[in-house]
Amino acid sequence: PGRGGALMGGTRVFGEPIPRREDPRLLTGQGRYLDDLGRDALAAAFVRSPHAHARILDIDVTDALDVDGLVAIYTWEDLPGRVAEPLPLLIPHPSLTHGRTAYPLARDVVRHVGEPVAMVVARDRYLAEDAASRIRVDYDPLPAVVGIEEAARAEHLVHDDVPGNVGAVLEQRTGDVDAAIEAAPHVLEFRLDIERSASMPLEGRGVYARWDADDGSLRVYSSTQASTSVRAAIAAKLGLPPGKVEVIAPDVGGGFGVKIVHPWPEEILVPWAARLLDREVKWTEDRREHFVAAAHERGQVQHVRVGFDDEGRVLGLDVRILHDHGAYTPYGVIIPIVTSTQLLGPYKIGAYRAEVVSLYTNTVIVTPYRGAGRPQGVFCMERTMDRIADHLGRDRAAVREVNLIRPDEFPYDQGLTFQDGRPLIYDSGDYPALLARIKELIGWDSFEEERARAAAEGRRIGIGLGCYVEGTGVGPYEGGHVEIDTSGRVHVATGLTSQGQGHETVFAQIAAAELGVPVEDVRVTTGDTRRFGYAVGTFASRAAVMSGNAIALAARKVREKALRIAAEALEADPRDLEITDGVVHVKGDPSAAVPLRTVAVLSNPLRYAFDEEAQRATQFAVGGDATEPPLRGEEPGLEGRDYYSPVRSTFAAGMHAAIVETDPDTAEVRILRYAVVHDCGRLINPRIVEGQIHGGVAQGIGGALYERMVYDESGQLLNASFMDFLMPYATEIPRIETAHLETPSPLNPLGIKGAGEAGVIPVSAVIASAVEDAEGIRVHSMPLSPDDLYRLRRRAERD
Ligand code: MCN
Repeated sequence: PGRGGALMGGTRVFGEPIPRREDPRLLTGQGRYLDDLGRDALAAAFVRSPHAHARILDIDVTDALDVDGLVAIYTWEDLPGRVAEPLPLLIPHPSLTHGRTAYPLARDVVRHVGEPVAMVVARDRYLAEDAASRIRVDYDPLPAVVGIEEAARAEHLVHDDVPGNVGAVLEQRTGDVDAAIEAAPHVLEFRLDIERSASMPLEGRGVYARWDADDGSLRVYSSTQASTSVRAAIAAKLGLPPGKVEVIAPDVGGGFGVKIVHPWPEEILVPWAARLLDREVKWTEDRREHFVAAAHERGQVQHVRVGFDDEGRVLGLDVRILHDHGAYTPYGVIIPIVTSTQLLGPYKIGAYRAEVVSLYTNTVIVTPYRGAGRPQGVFCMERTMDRIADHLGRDRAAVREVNLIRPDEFPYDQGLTFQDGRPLIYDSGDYPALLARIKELIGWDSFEEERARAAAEGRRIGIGLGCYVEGTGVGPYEGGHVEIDTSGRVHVATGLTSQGQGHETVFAQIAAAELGVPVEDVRVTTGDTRRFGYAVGTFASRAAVMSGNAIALAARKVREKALRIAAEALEADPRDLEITDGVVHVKGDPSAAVPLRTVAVLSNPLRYAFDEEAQRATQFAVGGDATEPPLRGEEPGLEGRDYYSPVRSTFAAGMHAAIVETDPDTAEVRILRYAVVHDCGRLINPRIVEGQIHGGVAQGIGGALYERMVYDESGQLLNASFMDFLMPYATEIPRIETAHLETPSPLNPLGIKGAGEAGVIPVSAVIASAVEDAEGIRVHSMPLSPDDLYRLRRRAERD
């Protein structure tokens, strides 16, 4: 199938910007989120550490026992067997010599504000919170390690047995970077910082569990990005066969990475308590818990040394990255690995070395947040391009141009290795075309006239640019199941979950295009282990590539089977048949036809015996006495299942540009225009991809100008509410102009690449570039608040 291309049965759905079919439900309040379920369930609440670092001396629950409606209180001492063990370390890596994970409830020591210490279960949430507030924990406070520099100084340790607070040291290298820089005509050195931020889905985390004592099974609803992983973790921890644990992700109000972590302590403890108590138990996260007890990302310091020639061609790039991974490492060092492997972006760099030191601090853990380490890497690479242009007095786009990988150089091997040890090879792309298009879209070459016009009005404006690549569609696998029922409806199931990406629409488009049925006839289920049990999850912009291709492959199986059965009925050769609008017919002869719903009946002998319409429809094919359906050698049921497992990730790419205005008095930055040119291979649904890009850019603008986690020296998060943590409103987001390029991926049958994170990745780099251009100053850290810009101006005046 394809956009206007080889269409199955003439059904034009793949590549069409059809409206999201989930939106009427979600926008009119019909969505069913975690807290809409289990209204009669008992409620769990958690006692969380008020200290960033402390030893627990005693936990006294006496006062809480008086609370009417209290059902149970649990501390670490109460946890049995594997439930009491530290949570799993999900992504080990050889460089992670000192990986540490938390206990589900703190054992002796707490290492960040918000770490769970006790769980209370009560009749309702009010009572649970009341009881939790009456539990007295006696702490012996210890010195807190806050901030990357303090962690590196290692005057105090986050974990007694981790010297220097260093969890991991790793290196990526290609070529002889020292020799390349030494021989380079120009060398620059500078430091770039990005502060901590976090994903802020409107719906927080949550879990609700029911135990069925008769069946010995658990049903768990979780606001998760990975229901099969939650199931695996619960089954392992609680010692249940996986078949006795069902995990269902209902509608999920955003995830942006934070809901991948599996298992969260609450996801183990709530089901465990539900089984123990033989009662339904539910916990929903509140906003403060989301700030202090979920996860952050982005915090990184990067020291750059770059050597380049007179044209701006990068000959050697040496980056030292200090990464703050918080108090524990459930995700290993995946973030700085992504930064260091994808930092080079669309460029061909002579020699490269990235050294990463990943450090413990007494702050909440760091896990992937949309973009996952790439915004830091792109900030680093693109600031480097701007510094080179500035040093040489050359156009910033021209400096990028000379460094771009050319279309005839694909597949392009950067000489680096991914987390999984596989080589990092870009599959396809046309980076010069992206650059030409973004320049055209934003009006790069005519900007000086615009600047002059603004200056004449006393306004200060600047233009900026940022380029990136993104490895998307990571394995190991994802699956799809497709079934046509006897009413002609198509049911598609895949195991990964959805948090708002529009999967109900795009997966229906893929199945409809493959089967030649109207898209309205397709129903899609995601994230329900009862419907599809083997899956990895929704993260790393992988759903379209992974489940999209698996569903296409499964649908192709069903299509082939439908054609074989219909061929029997029509006494035709399957190769002479096609499917149009849900009807199988002989090519060029619409009268010799059998609807797919009849084919479904034919594939189901018992159903056939009761279906006179199907019998009549096929009478001529089975000799006038239609009692036996034509099902020779076929398994019953018009269904198929398949899996897609990629050889390696496919590389999407894009370029963003912005025009900003800076206020001479208030130092506010206003984005006048924002443009995106994006290539995610063949588009399944351009409208959805644009929506994804818009959402990502909005999050990127938040990260560039507003959002930061402000910890004080003692490790208290000072802005743990939406009153104090600034997020952009629609008023701060300009209209985003988007154009697409489609370089199909040669790696998968549908030729697609991922799109879910692209919007966010280069935004800080682009805004920094534009503000520098407007102000004639150097921007070296993000986010950039008016205070920060004011200080940069003062410093520039002093210098
Ligand atoms: N798409 C398409 N054509 C392509 C590629 C993608 O039509 N060539 C469509 C897909 O079919 C899908 C959407 O674009 O509907 C995003 O696809 P993909 O890139 O595969 O990303 P995922 O579906 O795997 O979603 C994960 C990604 C990530 S990693 C984060 S973080 C993120 C994001 O998606 N979190 C989100 N977008 C989000 N959007 C919402 N509303 N909520 C979140 O939590």
